[in-house]
Amino acid sequence: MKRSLSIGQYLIERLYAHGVRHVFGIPGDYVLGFYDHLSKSKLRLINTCDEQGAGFAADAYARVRGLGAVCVTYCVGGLKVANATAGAFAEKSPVVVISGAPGMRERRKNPLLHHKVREFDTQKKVFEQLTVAATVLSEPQTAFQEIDRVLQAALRFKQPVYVELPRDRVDVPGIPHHRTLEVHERSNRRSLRAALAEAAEMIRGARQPVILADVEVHRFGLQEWVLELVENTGIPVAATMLGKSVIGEQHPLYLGVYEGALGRDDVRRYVESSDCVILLGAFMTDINLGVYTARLDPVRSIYANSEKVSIRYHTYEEVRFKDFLAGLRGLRLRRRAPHKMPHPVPIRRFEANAGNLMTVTRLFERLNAFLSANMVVVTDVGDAMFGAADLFIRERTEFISPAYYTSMGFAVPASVGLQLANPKLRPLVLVGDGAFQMTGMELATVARNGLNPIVVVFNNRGYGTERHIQDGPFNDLWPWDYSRLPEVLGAGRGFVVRTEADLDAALAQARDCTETFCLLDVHLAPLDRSLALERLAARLAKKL
Ligand SMILES: Cc1ncc(C[n+]2csc(CCOP(=O)(O)OP(=O)(O)O)c2C)c(N)n1
Ligand SMILES: [Mg+2]
Repeated sequence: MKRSLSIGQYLIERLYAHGVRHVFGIPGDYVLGFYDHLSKSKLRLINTCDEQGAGFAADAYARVRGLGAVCVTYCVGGLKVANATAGAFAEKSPVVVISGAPGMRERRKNPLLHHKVREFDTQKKVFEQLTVAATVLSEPQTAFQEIDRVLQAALRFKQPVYVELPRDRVDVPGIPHHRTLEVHERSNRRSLRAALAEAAEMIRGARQPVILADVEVHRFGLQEWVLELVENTGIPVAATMLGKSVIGEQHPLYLGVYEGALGRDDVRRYVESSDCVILLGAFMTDINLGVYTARLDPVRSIYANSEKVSIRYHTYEEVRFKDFLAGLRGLRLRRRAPHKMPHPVPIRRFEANAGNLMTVTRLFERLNAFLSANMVVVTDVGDAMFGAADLFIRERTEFISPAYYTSMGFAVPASVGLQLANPKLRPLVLVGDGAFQMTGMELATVARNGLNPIVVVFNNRGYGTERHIQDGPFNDLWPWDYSRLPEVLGAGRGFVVRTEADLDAALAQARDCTETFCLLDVHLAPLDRSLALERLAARLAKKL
């Protein structure tokens, strides 16, 4: 008789079957047994410097490959991944958090084992708040089903899940002849038909419809369908910050990034004056839609995402986002004549004014000209993110940022996950000095794995964004000599950039130097800021 797989082996098999090839994390005694299995499996273990870095890397990996995994030890490791998991939850990224834990036999009589916080299930309770499904694989009879259930939930909702693996269950066989649960959810056909009929009527009657494409279009891989919808109907499309790069930004029907007051005014006016805004895969979050400044009225909206489909004030039950989008694409809508609509600012030829000191605006102009189709732009929180909204992403280059949850420290570790998920892409990391000081040491992980991101540190000597809200000594940073980190790490190349000529020279060398990472320490004035941050400040000042 065929022996059943062990619980640990089954988990590895299922991750592999869903396209996972790398697992990020740091071991500890409660998870060493499973690490041993992992290291002998088809999955590659990627040690990071810190668990939070592993969490961010797995999040970015999931955004590109459709599923990511992080594996850590109990509480001391797990709770360090909590923040990254919260970000993945908020921004819809399916990360499997695997945590080792005390064995079930060790838990009897509730002893005080190391790493335990309050109860044995304290960590699980925390993760129940941060994930769409959580399980402790304590019962061999149900362990395989539980693994199937949580992985399905991650894939269905594109959100993180939690799997706790007690160390005495790793090698225990699950039930024999288990058949993997495959769920294929279908829409209710009548409900779908009714939703599409109302959508069609609303779009046909609209004077100036517009599509707003957001994060779930990426997560569900529906970019092609949105493009077809746009091209068949002639309806212009804007992206949100989380949805940026959903469509090549040179497309004649692409408006730009819509982010309320943060974004360009012409895009905002066009979208907000529309009588039919088709929100695809969007969530009405504040930063994503411009810090409480977006003005989108439900009565003028078709709002479809994985959680609901609603049109004006009607909500349609049991309609899957994918089916609804497929239906919209199939509607016979007339093709509209070209509109008078705004377009993103095309890339100007950049001529360096050699002796000029760097400014944020000029830095972005130069980066705009530097971008190429094989790059993935990843930004951290701060002006690196605000300013990046105006970057002109040519092809459908990936653009990744923590635009909603906005946890600093995302970008450098995320670049590790991104490049392992797709080695053809070279990450261009845009990161503030404050954010870099949080997780920049993951460049060690970059070095260890032979990766080659180009990391641009926006060195304005402090928490620049906050200086514009309320300044004080708490916004100052200890100045690091960032460009010399390669000496410490024994890998990479560092550049100090003070002038436009320095930047030109550094980028030219970084482009050619593909065998290792490049770090550009770009010196900026503490109060300098991007046009986007300028716009936000001006609009908020007007409101106050
Ligand atoms: C983990 C975390 N801590 C604190 C904040 C609050 N915060 C938002 S922007 C910011 C300053 C960012 O500084 P830096 O990375 O240097 O970028 P800059 O604003 O200077 O461009 C801070 C502290 C945050 N978003 N995330
Ligand atoms: Mg800064």
